[in-house]
Amino acid sequence: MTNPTYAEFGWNAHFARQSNADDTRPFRVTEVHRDSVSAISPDETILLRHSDSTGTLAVGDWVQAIDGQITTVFDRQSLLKRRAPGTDAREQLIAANVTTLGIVSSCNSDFNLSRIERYLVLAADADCLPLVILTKADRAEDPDDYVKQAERLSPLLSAIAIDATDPLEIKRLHPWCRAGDTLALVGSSGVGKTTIRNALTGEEVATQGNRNDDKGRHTTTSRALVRTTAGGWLIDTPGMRALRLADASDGVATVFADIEDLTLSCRFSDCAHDTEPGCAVQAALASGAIDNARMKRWQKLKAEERRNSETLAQARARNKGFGKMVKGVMAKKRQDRGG
Ligand SMILES: Nc1nc2c(ncn2[C@@H]2O[C@H](COP(=O)(O)OP(=O)(O)O)[C@@H](O)[C@H]2O)c(=O)[nH]1
Ligand SMILES: [Mg+2]
Repeated sequence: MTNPTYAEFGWNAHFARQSNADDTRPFRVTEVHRDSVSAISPDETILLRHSDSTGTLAVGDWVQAIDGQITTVFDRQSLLKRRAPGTDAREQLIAANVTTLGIVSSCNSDFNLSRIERYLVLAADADCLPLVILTKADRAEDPDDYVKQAERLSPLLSAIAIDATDPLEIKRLHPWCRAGDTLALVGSSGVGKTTIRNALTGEEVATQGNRNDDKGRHTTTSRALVRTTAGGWLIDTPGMRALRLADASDGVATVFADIEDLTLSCRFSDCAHDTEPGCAVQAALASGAIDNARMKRWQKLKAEERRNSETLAQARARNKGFGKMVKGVMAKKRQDRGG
């Protein structure tokens, strides 16, 4: 493949507006390491240093550097994040500037509506489009039934069922990873993310199936931005087991907009939608306008969201350092150059 242009990398007016004519050339981050990031531009592949100990850089970010040191992180068009695993309340960035979140699930017992819905909330909160990719369609009796179940979750959602091991069927994903696009894959282990990645990029990263018997292949353990043969970009997210939402009230409000609209008509503004008189949600349940299981999933996500937002606010206050650090480096560089 020839070197991509800035537009093919996903650079657009949103980022151009943020840079000055005399600024250094921007790079897109392909991998985040402890003290550095791997990054690319139309001219080079480069390692850039950062002193961001609080994890505010993400795969997919656009950055600028002076003397190999990151000085600017461009405002993102979208940002996928979760609450870090463990008791820590920290927010963990998953990927930035993603156009479409590919929610990968198999047409088998892995298929779980509440998990898919949780990813929908993540996508809505991050400002990217959701696409449900249902793998192992070749093993299922009625793959269309899975597609229909998924699409019933939200009017914002498209779903497709594929055999990820069939290169021809993988081509159906090309409309989501054309030049300028970035598709990020999330989903449980074993659903076929690496299989899709290999087929879309022409790489040979080891999948769950051939990891043990074929030692020649490398396994990926970190998130990386890679180029697809369709011209766009793909981010695989290996090792992302639990998805705990971080500060996702906007996402919940988008995915469950119908229910949240109803709550505005409840008689009491602090209605718990349980046994209160004049509860519009209970009325809609009784009339069959909304589904009981879905309403339960909404309540569960709301409760989780409430628990998270307080601890996250505290964690954020602790981690305010990075913005100051960037400004400090910029000021110092200007001094060094006599500017
Ligand atoms: N039959 C079939 N097998 C698949 C499909 N997608 C993935 N697999 C197999 O499922 C196993 C796990 O796939 P992998 O890509 O490693 O999953 P990951 O953990 O999500 O990266 C491998 O043996 C794949 O060959 C599919 O659509 N059909
Ligand atoms: Mg994998």
